[in-house]
Order: sequence, then structure tokens, then C-alpha cells
Amino acid sequence: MNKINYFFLLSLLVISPTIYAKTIQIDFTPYDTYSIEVAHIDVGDTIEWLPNVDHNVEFLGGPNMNSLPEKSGFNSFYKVNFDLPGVYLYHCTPHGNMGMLGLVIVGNNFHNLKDIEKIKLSPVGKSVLEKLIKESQSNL
Ligand SMILES: [Cu+2]
Repeated sequence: MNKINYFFLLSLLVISPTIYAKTIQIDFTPYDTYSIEVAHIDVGDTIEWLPNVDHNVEFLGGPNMNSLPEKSGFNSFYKVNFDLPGVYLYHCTPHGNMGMLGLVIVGNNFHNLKDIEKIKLSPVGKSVLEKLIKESQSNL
């Protein structure tokens, strides 16, 4: 292999994770819900939540409970890159008690689902979480 081909292959190896990683956007509906309530993504993908004056994103659980993404501000772009496979649960700080929740399933991996189910929520929140978990598993 000549030198030019070698560097070409090497650069392909370095940049390919960036090429294949996807970004999806989540907006807010007029009904105080996230436009995508159950997001299935691959390890390395990014989610962007669009700015909204009334809503934000606050993570309640994930595969590493000691290192959850920081809570977002209101009316600001928020983006999280997901490097760990597993289930993430988030809510909107002021509307979480009304069931404004979202799930992110990274790499089709449910190993920490039991921990997510143990997270303390309002009765409405619990019922929405149950619904979202069912939905997340029927989409497989
Ligand atoms: Cu909200």
C-alpha cells in the first residue's frame, strides 16, 4: 500500500464515527408534551431539544445515575450526546408532575430499566412512564 492510500484509510477511520452519528430534534407540542416521547437512538447519537419559553429538560435517570446531563435552561437550545447504552428518563421541571416526561433508549439497551422504574414520580408521572415503557418495547 502506498503512503497516500494509507493516510486516506487512516483518516476514514478517524472521521467515520462522526459521519455515522445522527442528531435528532425534539420539539414541544401545544399540549405540554415532548414532540417525541420515546426516542430510540444509537450509541454516539445526539438529541437537540428546541428552545421553548415554558418548558425545559431535566434528567432524572440514566445508565450512570452519578453522571446525568445538566438540566437545561428555559428558552435555550439544549443538546446531549449519548455515549452510554441504556434507558434515560427526563422531565420538564415545572410540568413533570403533570406527566411531561420523555424516554431515550440508547442502543436498544434496557439493562437499567429496573432503576428507571424505581425513580420517584407523581401518580400521573408513574402512569405516563408505564405507558412510555410499553411503547418503547413495542417499537422494537
Ligand atoms: Cu413543561
